[in-house]
Amino acid sequence: MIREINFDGLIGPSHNYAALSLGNLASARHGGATSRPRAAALQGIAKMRFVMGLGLTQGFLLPLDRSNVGFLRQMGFVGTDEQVIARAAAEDPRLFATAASASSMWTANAATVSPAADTEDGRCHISAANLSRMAHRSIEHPETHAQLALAFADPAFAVHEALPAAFGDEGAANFMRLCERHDAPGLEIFVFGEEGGRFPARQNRRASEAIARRHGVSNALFVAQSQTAIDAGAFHNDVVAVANGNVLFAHEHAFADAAGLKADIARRMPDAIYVEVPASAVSLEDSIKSYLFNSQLLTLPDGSMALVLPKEAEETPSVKAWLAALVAGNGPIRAAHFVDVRESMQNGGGPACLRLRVVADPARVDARFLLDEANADRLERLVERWWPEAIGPADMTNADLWRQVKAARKALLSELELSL
Ligand code: SUG
Repeated sequence: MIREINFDGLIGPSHNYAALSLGNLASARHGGATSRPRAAALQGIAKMRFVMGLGLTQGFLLPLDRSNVGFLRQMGFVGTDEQVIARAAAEDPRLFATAASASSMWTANAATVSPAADTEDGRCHISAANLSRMAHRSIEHPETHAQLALAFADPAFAVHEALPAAFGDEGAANFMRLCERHDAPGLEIFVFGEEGGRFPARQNRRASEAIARRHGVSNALFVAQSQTAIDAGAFHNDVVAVANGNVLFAHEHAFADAAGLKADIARRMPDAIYVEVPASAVSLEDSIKSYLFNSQLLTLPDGSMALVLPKEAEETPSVKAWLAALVAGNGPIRAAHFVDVRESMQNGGGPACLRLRVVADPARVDARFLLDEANADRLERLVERWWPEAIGPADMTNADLWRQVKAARKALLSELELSL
């Protein structure tokens, strides 16, 4: 049966804080802090279990091979793999951090997905994102594409390579979909940024248009993010807005022309509900600090909707009060749950960043990428045994650590019987 499946990125063993993302305030703030990869991955698995416990189908994608020796070779380092790593770490710590990032955990940026019901040829189209605006993210897509091609090898899917780097594409983080039911035709909303502000706009309008074109999606809107939001630290649209089913939940200042967007939506989908949070109730600053909108808005088996938010949302008084009123009202969102994904949050990745939504029949997906309680147990045991406990700035030049990181991923692939 066709349904929404959330594919979370399993948080990789190289998870660290290197302040690599200009415009992402959490990443800048935590640069140089000591990360806890093992705890991070366990937090991510606990979130997956929680969503599964709500009665939903859960999948996962694997961390990419880090540090990325092929990239370091392209940058001129030579020798054995271990020598390349040691030389790069010693000679250019920032370049090495670029090669070592576990940033593929944020699978909302892995790809843009147009469900079969929206496309001309009736296949579910998936385009790997080029993430070309940030160096450490721009090297993800070849491996991401390979993984998506494996997980979604069934002819029900069409998996595309990333767009040319000149047109920045951030995948599902700048994409929303409104629909009556997940398996019914939807209205796809592509959100782009415009250059000229304080921080780089990551999603290019032409990239959005190209994705809609190659996916064969005709019912699409192209909407500009507000410069105010980008300047305040909303480096992706999913930091200030999220959609699910017929609900769009957004901050008042998320879009350059919210009134125009509301009118377009009302015309194309009269039953859509636009839940707008006014700045007078929750400031843009509180929204970004708490990641209120970087929540998973989920349709539960009983048809009601629930939000899965980061704990930081509960700890931000304006957000907590607003959510209490929201779920007490008689709108479609009936519950708010808070999860601890702090290790990811400190790099600017909330619950919604950690998942890629694919509307499909789970029977058509490679079963090795689907989660159940038994393989959640297996993943936990593996993480406990292999993932490093901590990575601080001084560890970045530690050859043993990078050996351990490679060994951890190898153990994971062998446990799942995958070769990637
Ligand atoms: O691309 N952070 C990621 C966070 C991505 C969040 N995803 C969504 N909003 N969908 C980014 O900025 C920080 C890595 C570092 O600084 O070490 C980082 O890449």
